[in-house]
Amino acid sequence: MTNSYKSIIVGTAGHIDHGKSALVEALTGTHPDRLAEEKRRGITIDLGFAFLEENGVRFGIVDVPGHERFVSNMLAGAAGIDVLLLVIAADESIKPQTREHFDICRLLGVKRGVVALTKSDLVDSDTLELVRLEAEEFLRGSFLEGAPLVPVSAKTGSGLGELKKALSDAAAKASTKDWSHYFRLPIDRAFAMKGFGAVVTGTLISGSVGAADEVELFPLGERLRVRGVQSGGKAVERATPGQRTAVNLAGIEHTVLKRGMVLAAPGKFHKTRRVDVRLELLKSARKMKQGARVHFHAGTVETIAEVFFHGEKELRPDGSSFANLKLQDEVLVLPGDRFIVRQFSPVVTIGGGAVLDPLARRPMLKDSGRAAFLATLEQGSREEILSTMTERALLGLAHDEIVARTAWTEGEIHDAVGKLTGAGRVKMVSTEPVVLISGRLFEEVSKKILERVEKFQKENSLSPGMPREDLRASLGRRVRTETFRAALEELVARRKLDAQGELVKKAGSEIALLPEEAKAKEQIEAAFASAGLAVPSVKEVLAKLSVEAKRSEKLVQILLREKNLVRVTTELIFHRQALAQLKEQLSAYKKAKGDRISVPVFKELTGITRKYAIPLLEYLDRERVTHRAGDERVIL
Ligand SMILES: Nc1nc2c(ncn2[C@@H]2O[C@H](COP(=O)(O)OP(=O)(O)O)[C@@H](O)[C@H]2O)c(=O)[nH]1
Ligand SMILES: [Mg+2]
Repeated sequence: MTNSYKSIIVGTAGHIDHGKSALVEALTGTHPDRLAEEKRRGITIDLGFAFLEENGVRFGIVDVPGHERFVSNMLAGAAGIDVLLLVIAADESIKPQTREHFDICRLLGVKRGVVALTKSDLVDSDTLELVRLEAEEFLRGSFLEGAPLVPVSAKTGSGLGELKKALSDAAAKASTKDWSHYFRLPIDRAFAMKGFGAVVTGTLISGSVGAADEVELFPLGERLRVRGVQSGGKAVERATPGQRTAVNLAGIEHTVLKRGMVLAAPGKFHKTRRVDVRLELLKSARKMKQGARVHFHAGTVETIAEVFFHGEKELRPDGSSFANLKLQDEVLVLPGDRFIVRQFSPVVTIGGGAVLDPLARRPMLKDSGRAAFLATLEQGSREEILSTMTERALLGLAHDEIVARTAWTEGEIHDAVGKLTGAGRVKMVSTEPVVLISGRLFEEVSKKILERVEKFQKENSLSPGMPREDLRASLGRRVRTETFRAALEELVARRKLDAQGELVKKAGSEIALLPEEAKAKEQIEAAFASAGLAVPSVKEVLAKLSVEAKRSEKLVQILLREKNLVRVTTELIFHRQALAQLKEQLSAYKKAKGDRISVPVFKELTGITRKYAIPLLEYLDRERVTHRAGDERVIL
């Protein structure tokens, strides 16, 4: 589905009673206060929503409460704002929640906005001019420096046209959100609708959603089916990013669904209670100590976080640092997500920042590389990030983990992987699914494999090679099977090693026998050669040698591998020549006497006892020299 409309979320901000809700009504015709209590008390408690179409832009307007007690509701609405509508009443100018809301929007990374100087009908032009100057002063150096300041009156309607124009201009500059990314909708309301069942609403911050999609509910992990979708109050095929969106869900009670939960693409992400972040403190905040407890708000979720700094012991006002947050509840957050922290008590906004690693671990004192790693996550290109992540993943990094930690799309992962493997910094040890390991680690594993094989061959000079399974086991569990396989394959391709069947050896290596071993080997062979078909047992032969049993058994193995000796049963071994002679004898017999031979005749012909005759005939059957037919053999 495509639409030519651009979808933009406008969020109000400002002190209580400064005319935010009245302004939204004047702009859209909808009064955003929807709760009975709000209507009765005349104040906004929770989020309200209204829509406006203007100059080819669909505005979804989120009206937030200004009262300090409801800042956490304001926060739930502030996530996903494209354009800020900062409201300052001309008769009161800047007040505490003007500052707090503005700080929050700045910390949340809102990039543009418009200032409405409301209630302009209540002041004379001198006062209006004064408020304008105060506002300009207040906004200097911020993302709203130079933004349009529009005097308006919801009562007389003056300035509304100019304000709509200013909003359209800001909307034109706002970048359209990319909807090829994974779907994510932080839930800000959940309710039941007669005849439909559970409905959730939120600002669609990424990807798209449509009827029949499967979605995952975080943090519960449930997979749900989408029944239908509305955006801007109308049923649509797919809702796209930057739209106020309502999703009708099948298979769940609305009472289970709560603000703070998130709907997301299924099977991609993990909920978390540990995140590594960039944390910034406001100038107005007190210094923050190691281990401080704060209120944490990200998207529409609110929980409590314990703060640990990497390196430092405390954070000064107006300062910024990497930090590890331990959250009281499991949440879904992804890299780049903005968050706000509020002081535990009294509850005021003291700072915020951005998520760097959503699946962080408990901070370790001796992780000196941590800060550098976080700096790369914060500043680095995708290749740099992936390269560093791979360096730190001693077990290797699988495709699913890359998605869960970065939320990169297939294309983005593919590009970064391509660049890194091309440069040799990263090795792809499996392609389906992709498993990466750092080039350095891969070299280490290759080196270890070579060493292990060399050591094995030195210690087992009579062995033809090291069993592949022993080699794999010798590397320990910290080397994953894919890495072992790829490294071994490469060593074979580079002609460092030979791998035949289950055995691995140095390329071109031959078994080098000591003089006494060579002599013993000859003796063994001679013993069997001279015995003809009436062979001695292996034990008897070996007992006569000067080499100890372990080594002489290896010599028998070598002779068997060379096919000079042939094993007929576990007990019986014959010399190659004796068996060749036997076959000749049988073919001569066939010419002279016909192709049938009985066991007694066979014994007579070869001059051997039953002990040898039966195993030999069975061997000849296996070799397809003879074929059993009742009590007789047919010579083939
Ligand atoms: N005279 C005048 N009163 C206004 C204007 N806008 C809002 N008000 C009044 O100011 C009070 C607070 O407005 P409201 O929109 O609820 O403020 P909010 O708390 O910022 O949402 C209400 O009594 C409104 O009628 C305006 O432009 N002119
Ligand atoms: Mg209001």
